[in-house]
Amino acid sequence: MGNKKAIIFGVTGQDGAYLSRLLLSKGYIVHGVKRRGSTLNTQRIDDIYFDPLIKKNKFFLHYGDVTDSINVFNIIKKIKPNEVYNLAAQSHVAVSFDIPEYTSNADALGTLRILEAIVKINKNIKFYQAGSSEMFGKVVETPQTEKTPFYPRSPYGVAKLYSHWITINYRESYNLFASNGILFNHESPLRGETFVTKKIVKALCKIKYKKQKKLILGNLYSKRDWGHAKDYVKAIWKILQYKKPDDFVICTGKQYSIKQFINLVSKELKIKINWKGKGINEKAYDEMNNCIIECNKKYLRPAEVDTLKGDYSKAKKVLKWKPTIGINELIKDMVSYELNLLKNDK
Ligand code: NAP
Ligand code: G4F
Repeated sequence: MGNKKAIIFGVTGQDGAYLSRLLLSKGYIVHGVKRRGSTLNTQRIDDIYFDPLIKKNKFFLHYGDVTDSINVFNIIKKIKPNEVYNLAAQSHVAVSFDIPEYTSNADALGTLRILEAIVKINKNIKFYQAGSSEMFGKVVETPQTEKTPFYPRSPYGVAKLYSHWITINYRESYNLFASNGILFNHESPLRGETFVTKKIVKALCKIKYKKQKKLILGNLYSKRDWGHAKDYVKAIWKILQYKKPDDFVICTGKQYSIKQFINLVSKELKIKINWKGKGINEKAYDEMNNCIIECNKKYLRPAEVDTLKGDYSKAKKVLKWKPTIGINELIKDMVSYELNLLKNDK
């Protein structure tokens, strides 16, 4: 058998970049689907694309959009992949309250479009759906497992829940190899700049080197189970290599609040901070008593997910997967990336 062929919808995102590298290292031919924008959006994968050794015949990019069923159908028909990874999404929870209809079109119906194309073109194509711990939302039990009932709290969470169930429905109706990952928050140096971890790391690095005065955040008390994207794309791949289609929680089993995350980043950067005040008026001050962090209502969400903490026992037992990168190593990786950018910016 020749090289396996994979299509990645959402190749230009954080996970798309890590998954492309992983699949290429395993000998796959990777076809990524990128959107057309007025500015370039391929920064995360440019090093792969411009590597002459890889570019020749291993890594290809196609214009596309999961809101366009003709495009989705044509790409799958032309490429004839063994595996399709659906990572494409409007992935920002807060933004999903501003653009709920678009979020539903891309994050819910986008999945349906891919599944329909697979059913029509070749039912043997394996399909991965990028599900989210946001589907647990207002959690009904802790830790969350594959059996925990869902209670989404945002248009994003609701759209992802549709995708979760339509994936199961197509698996049961058409006997597809269609699997859901239920991934908890995962971060990296390639994380989008408006997600809270990246926003904190970037700002505190700049504050340390006097290139920014203040960081403005929203809710400091929500808790998240944060892992590293490099670990999580290994789980994504393993999910499609398992002997049968199934659904898996992927997480670390540990949780920290936003405030704890800030304290860990400050420690890594050797910035001493002192917290004063309460709630939306809580602020952090540096050693010179300058206020370097404050909160603003504009970053609060209409409905919040207060706490997320998963249990990856099933993935450990069945897929032999476990997280290898803890919170301190994740922070070190993100901080050193930002400091390098700052150094090269001089
Ligand atoms: P990300 O960095 O925001 O990447 C999302 C990708 O989807 C980007 O390539 C984006 O293209 C693309 N995209 C957006 N709308 C699209 C559309 N209509 N058609 C085609 N492509 C579209 O997200 P990520 O962190 O890599 O996450 C990957 C997937 O896992 C997403 O589905 C996300 O919802 C899900 N997820 C993420 C986490 C996490 O903590 N990171 C946890 C659970 C689930 P542009 O580059 O052009 O914007
Ligand atoms: O970093 P966040 O925006 O991530 P969120 O909402 O947990 O969603 C991420 O993880 C999901 C998996 O559970 C993914 F499905 C989803 O695609 C995305 O990758 O916010 C984390 C927490 C929230 O409670 C938010 O209210 O941080 C809080 N927060 C406080 N200040 C902030 C801010 N979030 C952002 N983005 N910006 C702030 O200034």
